Amino acid sequence: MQQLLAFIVGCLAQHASAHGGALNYTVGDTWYPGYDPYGPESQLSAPWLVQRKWVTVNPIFEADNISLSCNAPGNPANAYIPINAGENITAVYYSWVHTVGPMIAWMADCHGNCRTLDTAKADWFKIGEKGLLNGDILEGMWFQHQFGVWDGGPSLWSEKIPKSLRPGKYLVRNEIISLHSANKPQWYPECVNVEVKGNGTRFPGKKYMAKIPGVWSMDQPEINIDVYDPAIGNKTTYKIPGPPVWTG
Ligand SMILES: *[C@@H]1O[C@H](CO)[C@@H](O)[C@H](O)[C@H]1NC(C)=O
Ligand SMILES: *[C@@H]1O[C@H](CO)[C@@H](O)[C@H](O)[C@H]1NC(C)=O
Ligand SMILES: *[C@@H]1O[C@H](CO)[C@@H](O)[C@H](O)[C@H]1NC(C)=O
Ligand SMILES: *[C@@H]1O[C@H](CO)[C@@H](O)[C@H](O)[C@H]1NC(C)=O
Ligand SMILES: *[C@@H]1O[C@H](CO)[C@@H](O)[C@H](O)[C@H]1NC(C)=O
Ligand SMILES: [Cu+2]
Repeated sequence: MQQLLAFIVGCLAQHASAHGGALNYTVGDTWYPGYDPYGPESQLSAPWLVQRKWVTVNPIFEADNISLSCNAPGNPANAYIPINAGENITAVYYSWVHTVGPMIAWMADCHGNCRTLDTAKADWFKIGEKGLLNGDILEGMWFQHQFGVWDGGPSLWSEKIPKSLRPGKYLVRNEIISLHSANKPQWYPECVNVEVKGNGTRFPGKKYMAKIPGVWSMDQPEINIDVYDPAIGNKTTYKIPGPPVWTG
């Protein structure tokens, strides 16, 4: 394990240590490898692959980029992470370095098959989000800062699959929005297939739904933001935009 981690960290450092993404997932004690953006193309057809294809740890810069839903190029994966409603899914990043901005976990119903879901047209709902924990926007503690592990170890982000969610195949989309560049937001999204089990019967209504792209825009002051402007950076609240979180 130590060796494996060292290997992964080494690989990432070679490419772009200032960026990143969700490389693996865990449910309980089980690890699921993601698509390695710098690994061989043959991963895409692997029967074990659970994550949609992404080829760079660099961010997306445009709120209306068609790849905002599941990163670029976003090709579908074959396998599903089995998970019970009410359990946590943990996205694993390595050495996350950015400190300012919200992190949001979304789901979309695949209607039986996540390979055929058009992620840019899907109905996405939030299952969890993490923002400013305390202090002010510029210098306070964001979850994005706290979650970053600076010693090269994995950074872990867990969100719960709502207990009452009806079973089925879904995408889970982990999105980090980094706001450290004035008026130049950065998006880091990755999507993973999950098969939700359990006895749930519920599904969120319209007011929880959003299109991606569509939900973010440079007209939103929380997105098109200059955190170095004292009038903004000194605020002690940051409202994560978009629809409310559905907790089931
Ligand atoms: C984590 O993800 C990387 C990149 O996809 C992969 O090479 C590695 O095997 C994964 N590690 C574990 C423990 O799943
Ligand atoms: C969308 O983002 C991808 C990945 O960063 C990039 O390659 C592409 O050029 C962007 N598309 C547009 C229209 O900006
Ligand atoms: C599951 O995720 C939630 C949301 O982040 C968190 O509050 C909780 O501590 C997690 N539980 C476990 C057992 O990790
Ligand atoms: C679903 O309900 C059955 C029967 O009540 C129970 O045995 C099972 O543990 C439940 N499954 C989950 C995931 O809660
Ligand atoms: C904002 O905070 C900085 C220190 O963090 C302080 O120097 C400045 O005067 C404050 N500005 C306003 C408008 O409160
Ligand atoms: Cu970066």
